Amino acid sequence: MNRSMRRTRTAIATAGALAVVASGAPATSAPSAPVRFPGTNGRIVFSETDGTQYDLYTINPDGGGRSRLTDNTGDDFYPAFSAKAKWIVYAGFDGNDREIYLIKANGGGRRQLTDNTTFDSDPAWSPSGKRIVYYADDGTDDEIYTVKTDGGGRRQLTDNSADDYDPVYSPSGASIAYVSSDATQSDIFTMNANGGNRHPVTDSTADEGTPNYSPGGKRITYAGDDGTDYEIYAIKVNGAGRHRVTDNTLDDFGPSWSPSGKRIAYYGDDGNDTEIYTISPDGGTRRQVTDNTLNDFDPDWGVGP
Ligand SMILES: [Ca+2]
Ligand SMILES: [Ca+2]
Ligand SMILES: [Ca+2]
Ligand SMILES: [Ca+2]
Repeated sequence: MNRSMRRTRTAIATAGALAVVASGAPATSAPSAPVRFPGTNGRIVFSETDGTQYDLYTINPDGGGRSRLTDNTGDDFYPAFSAKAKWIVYAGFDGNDREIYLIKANGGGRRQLTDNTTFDSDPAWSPSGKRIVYYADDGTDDEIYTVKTDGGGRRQLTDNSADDYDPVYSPSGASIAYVSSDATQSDIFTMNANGGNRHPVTDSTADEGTPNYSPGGKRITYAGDDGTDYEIYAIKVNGAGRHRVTDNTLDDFGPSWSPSGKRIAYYGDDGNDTEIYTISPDGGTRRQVTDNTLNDFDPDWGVGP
């Protein structure tokens, strides 16, 4: 979401140091098969805070089978499944600042990808499983980077004075959608996976963020301010056909399209705290996935077996 919200969540981060976890499987075991469309809907990974720390969980879309993946005093945010849902990439805290980590979908084999003094966050997988896209603060503002899953081969894709963040690969791997925010507004953009051919998808004075592609790659869902509160929207990649998916008086954020293309997971305020929900892309049949008194964030919907 917008920079102020992201920084607020950073400020919540507790000062505890992460335990050092031994390396798990090598990066070469990451999936390399192309993404199939439509896919089978699998589990949803998300972040939940108990008031002192954020940890990662997976859950079935019907709310059953909840499983805890991380338990440490550093905050774990923004999880994203690999194309075959064997691995999860996320942003964690190394005791000093935010870094990118990999963990198996069952919670084992945690590895740290970045190791520096900058703020690294919002990672997502390339469909091939070979690279991770994320954003980092370059000392002046936020830029988009990619890195190989062994931590090497870092490339900078944006270089400008705006804040560029929330990147995600298209299902083909050819494009990246992200948010670019200057002093007046934030909008959704796309660019080639090498950083070229930057192109706006939205152009409004409303705050817009957290883009996520449909599994066919033709549409993007995102969260935007409707003037009163945040709603989930969907739009074609060329900027046409924008429509509102949620329509209520509470804040809705962080959408993730289901592998089947028939649902969208997101998190929303239930009046007391935030919960994970799923909804039809046309706005119908909303279902609640989590139901508790804690704040639940950042769902990402993986493929099923
Ligand atoms: Ca860092
Ligand atoms: Ca920038
Ligand atoms: Ca709303
Ligand atoms: Ca909750």
